[in-house]
Amino acid sequence: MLNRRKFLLNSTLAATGVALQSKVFATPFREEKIAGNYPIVISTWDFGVAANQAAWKVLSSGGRALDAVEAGARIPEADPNNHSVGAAGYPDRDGHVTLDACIMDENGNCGGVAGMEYIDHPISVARLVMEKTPHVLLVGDGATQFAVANGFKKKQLLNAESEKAWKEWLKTSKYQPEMNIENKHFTPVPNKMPGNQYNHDTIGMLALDAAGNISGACTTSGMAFKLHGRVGDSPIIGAGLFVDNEVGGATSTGVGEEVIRNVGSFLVVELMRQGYKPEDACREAVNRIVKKKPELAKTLQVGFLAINKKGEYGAYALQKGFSYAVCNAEKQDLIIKGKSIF
Ligand code: SD4
Repeated sequence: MLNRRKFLLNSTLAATGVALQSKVFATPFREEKIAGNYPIVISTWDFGVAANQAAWKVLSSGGRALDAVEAGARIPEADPNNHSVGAAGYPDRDGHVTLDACIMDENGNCGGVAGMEYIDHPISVARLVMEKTPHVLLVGDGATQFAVANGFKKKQLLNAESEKAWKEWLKTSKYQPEMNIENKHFTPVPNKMPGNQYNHDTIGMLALDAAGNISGACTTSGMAFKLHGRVGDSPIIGAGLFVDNEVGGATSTGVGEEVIRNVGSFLVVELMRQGYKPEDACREAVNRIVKKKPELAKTLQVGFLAINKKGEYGAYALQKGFSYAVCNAEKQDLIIKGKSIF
């Protein structure tokens, strides 16, 4: 039985808890608009140009950043020439195309799918996980079932080009995770947007809308010819993507394992909270990875892209070759070469 003293103590604590809780919940996530450069959308790699343009249609008409990043991410997901994102992604080593994606909004809501087969728009399924379930991440068959239950059609995703590249890979079956494949399985497509000519890497996208709110999306087919069941950083909140509407957002590309080990995107956002500019925060996150694995520094690629509440943006990668696309009222097809350590 509780004695009176304990009871009073407990009830005081309980009351304090209630007061604290209601204070926490009463704090609005949407804070005052900060003057700055927005609306704006940025995304990883040259193929971000086409994706940004779709996002820009939403942002320029006063739409929400969340709708913008979903619309943008769907562009490379549907591109038959993009073999690192969405339906035309290279399969795993057993020939299964398994897709990873996540999305996060200005209120800290998030959702993701990992290792999902047969569904061509993982970013939209990720959004449904966020909006229609109490969960954050659905994987494998469960993710596919959830997508089908929500109206997505099951499709065979392995296309002829991806199958050809996989069969080529099978000849040696050399299990060496490839990240910078820009010159390897590369077939330029004439008369296409630059974004459609490349076949490498994840798209991570961050948008800041006219209301000053940030959302992000990240979608990929992951490492080409990966071990069946392997999941990278891209669908993992905090690793491949993180948004904190008080501070900014970050996303990553490259060898997901290293990004997960360092909770990379969360780290970038926290560094911005401490006052780092986006580019400096990205560089520091890359440095942390290198510091822990100096022996891998020359062979792996990792890159981060970030934006803060003012719409200032920046990126940093470990190796040369990283680029990102920026789109705002002044320019819709800007490609910026990311700085790198090497
Ligand atoms: C992954 N980070 O699955 C992704 C792949 C990627 O540049 O971004 N490639 O690890």
